[in-house]
Amino acid sequence: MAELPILIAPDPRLRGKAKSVTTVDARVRRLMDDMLDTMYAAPGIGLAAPQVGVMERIVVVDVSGKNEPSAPMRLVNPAIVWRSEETEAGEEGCLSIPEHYADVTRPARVRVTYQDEKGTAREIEADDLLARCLQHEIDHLDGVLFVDHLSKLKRDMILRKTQKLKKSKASA
Ligand code: GNR
Ligand code: NI
Repeated sequence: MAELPILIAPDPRLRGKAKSVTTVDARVRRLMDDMLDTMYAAPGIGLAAPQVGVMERIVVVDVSGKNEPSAPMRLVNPAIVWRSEETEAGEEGCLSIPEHYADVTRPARVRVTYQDEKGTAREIEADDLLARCLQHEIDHLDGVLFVDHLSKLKRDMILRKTQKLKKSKASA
C-alpha cells in the first residue's frame, strides 16, 4: 500500500514519450499496485505511469461504479489497434490538471491490446467510459493531455490556470 505523488502540469515528464516495458516482473507489478493505491486515493478512474514520473508504458484503470465491486485493470504496453468511426463527446478531467473539466470528442469504441500483470497478451473491445478512459491514459503515454483535444483558446486558458494553481501549491 503506497501512494505516489501525482505530477501537475506543466511538467516535462507529462509531455514525454514513455518507453515500452520489456518484462512484466515484480517491480512492474509493485508499481501497478502503488498506482492503483494512488488512483483510488485521488480519487480517479485511471492513472498512467508518467503521471507519477515513471516514463514507462503502464496504465491502471477502474471504471466500476460507486455501488459496484471494484474492478482494477492493469495494462502493460497498451495499444489501440482499432477505433470506431463513430465518435462521442463526454466530459473529462485529469489528475494532472486538477479542477478543470471539458467535453472531449473521441472514437466511441476502441480495441486495445496489452499485457496483463502476468505478461500474458490480451485484447479487449471497450465502449462508453472505459473506451474514453483507455484513450485518455494511452494519450498520457505519448505526452498528450486531454486539453490537447480542445481549441487552443480553451487549452491555453486551462493550462495557464493550472500553472497558477501549481505555483500557489508550491509556495503554500
Ligand atoms: O479520474 C479521471 N477521470 C476521467 C474522466 C473522464 C475521462 C478520463 C478520466 S481519467 C481521470 C484520471 C486521470 O487523469 N487519468 O490520467
Ligand atoms: Ni489524466
